[in-house]
Amino acid sequence: MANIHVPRIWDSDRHYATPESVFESRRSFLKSAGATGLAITGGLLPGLKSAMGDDADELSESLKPPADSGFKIGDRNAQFELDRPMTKERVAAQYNNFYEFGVNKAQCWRNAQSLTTRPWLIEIAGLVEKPLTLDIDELLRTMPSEERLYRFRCVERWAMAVPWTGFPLRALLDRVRPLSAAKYVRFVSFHRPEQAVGQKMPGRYQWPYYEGLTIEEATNDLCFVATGVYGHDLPKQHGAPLRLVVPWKYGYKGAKSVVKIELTAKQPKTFWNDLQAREYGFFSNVDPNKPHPRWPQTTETMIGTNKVHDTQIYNGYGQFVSNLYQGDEH
Ligand SMILES: Nc1nc2c(c(=O)[nH]1)N[C@H]1C(S)=C(S)[C@@H](COP(=O)(O)O)O[C@H]1N2
Ligand SMILES: [Mo]
Repeated sequence: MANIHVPRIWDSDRHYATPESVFESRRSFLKSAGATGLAITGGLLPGLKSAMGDDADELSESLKPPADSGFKIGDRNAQFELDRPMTKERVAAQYNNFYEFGVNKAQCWRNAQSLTTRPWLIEIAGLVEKPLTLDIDELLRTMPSEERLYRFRCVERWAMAVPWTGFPLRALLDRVRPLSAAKYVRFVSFHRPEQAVGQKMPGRYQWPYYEGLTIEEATNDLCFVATGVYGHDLPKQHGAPLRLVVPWKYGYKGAKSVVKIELTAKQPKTFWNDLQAREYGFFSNVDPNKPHPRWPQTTETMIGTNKVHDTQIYNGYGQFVSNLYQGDEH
């Protein structure tokens, strides 16, 4: 494929290109964004090969499920309808936040290909009756699977709408039987500096990535463990082999490439909150009326099309989750 530099429209909008991290100076960010010599991306030019086309290019390689995967695709859950077109697969797969693989959203998908996702163990521990450590393919074989079309909203104000495959987190937590003392659920991503270029850089971030939810949030039906997207295994850049999707919260609440789930009595610390507490709270529910200190949250822009939508409270999922926050200020 020709190595033509086609700037993504949304990259040219400085508002939506502002990275989560204030450590990146505006200047160095622009420099790296400008240096993005990516091949043609989907959604903007006609005549692209489909992502799973016969001609394997770099991207379709990254979308192939590993051999012997226990992955299966279940029925689409009709409860979740989109109010906007689905984001093109290639667009979603080439615009990512995955700081383990660098801070450049348009580049880190390439770096993520160095992550080895088999074998992969997941440990579920802490305040549970039956702690469990199991292999990802064993997990995939023994959990139900369904497809859900969810809106997805990053705090940087870009948004997408994608078909995740997986199961509600609650179905997994049921297997380990949380004790009544368990009030929170903590998620920990992998830590492998030898495979993740962003984890090699000293000082800046506290690896591994860690996140947390209350037990009520974690067991809400919407809280989803994604093991696939667009009808196949998760590409590495989306957090293979499994990642959390918490669609009523900003994207950073959903940890990617998780290795450990821990039930705790105390509110767990979270990655971005530890870096910049003023900007990233524990709850981080999508809220148009609560501006981020560096940018308002009243609108969002769909990647790929640049279509602007008004931000909805709880990202439009209030009917499922507003009962979680009665009387509380989040
Ligand atoms: N381990 C880990 N998980 C992560 C992140 C990260 O840098 N590392 N970024 C978060 C942020 S800020 C967002 S917006 C989403 C992006 O998911 P996507 O790249 O699949 O769209 O992943 C979240 N999960
Ligand atoms: Mo994000």
